[in-house]
Amino acid sequence: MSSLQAYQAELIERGMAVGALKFGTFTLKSGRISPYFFNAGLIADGAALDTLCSAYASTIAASLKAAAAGQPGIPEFDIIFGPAYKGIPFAACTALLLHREHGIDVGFAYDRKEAKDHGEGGVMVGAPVKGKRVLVLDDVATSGKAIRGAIDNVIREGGEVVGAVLLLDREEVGREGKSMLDEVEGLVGGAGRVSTILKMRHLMTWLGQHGKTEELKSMQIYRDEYGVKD
Ligand code: OMP
Repeated sequence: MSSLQAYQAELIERGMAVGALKFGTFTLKSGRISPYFFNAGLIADGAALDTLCSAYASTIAASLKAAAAGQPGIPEFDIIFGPAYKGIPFAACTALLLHREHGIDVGFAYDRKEAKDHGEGGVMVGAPVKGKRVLVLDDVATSGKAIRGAIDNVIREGGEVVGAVLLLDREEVGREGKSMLDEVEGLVGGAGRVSTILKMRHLMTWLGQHGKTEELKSMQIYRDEYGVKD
């Protein structure tokens, strides 16, 4: 079983307390019936936002440090990009915490779901990404479809996506039949370029530690069917 850091347990527990992380029966975008669901849209109060964005910022800072030491990790970047809508507050708060807690100063940008044809126009808001090194921040990744869309949007605007950070990697198979993680890392420069706060295995560890045997069993059955093979 995977070991669990204190900040990971805190995010799991806070997520459950605000109803964002649930165990039960849920139908995913893919049509798969999942025994759990993380709705990051319910990270919607100051304390939960603090827990989540502190975790994003620490994960990014640790990954930058690893890369600087020659290990797999996220390379230096200029802008953090949070895709509309849920990524917007998370990217803003993470940029703030990177500055305040880690002394890392980056811009932040986000997109609109619908292009604006007046005023400043376009789909991008915030720090201009053109010619910049961009880190994409996203919430949950299952097949990688949503994060691929965010990466494409940054590239279309002339940015270079050098990495990504996720709240939750569900450790499922991507559209090319490999793990979602390997596929997305391939798109952003290679191994170590996608950091995640939580993986499905961490949720399973937490369930095991808290004697939630039934939930853990359902998670294992789902993982055997749809998860990447370890
Ligand atoms: P992919 O686009 O297949 O990677 O799925 C990720 C998206 O699915 C997220 O952006 C959500 O819209 C949704 N989702 C969750 O938010 N939480 C989950 O636990 C599972 C999903 C999902 O439908 O797969």
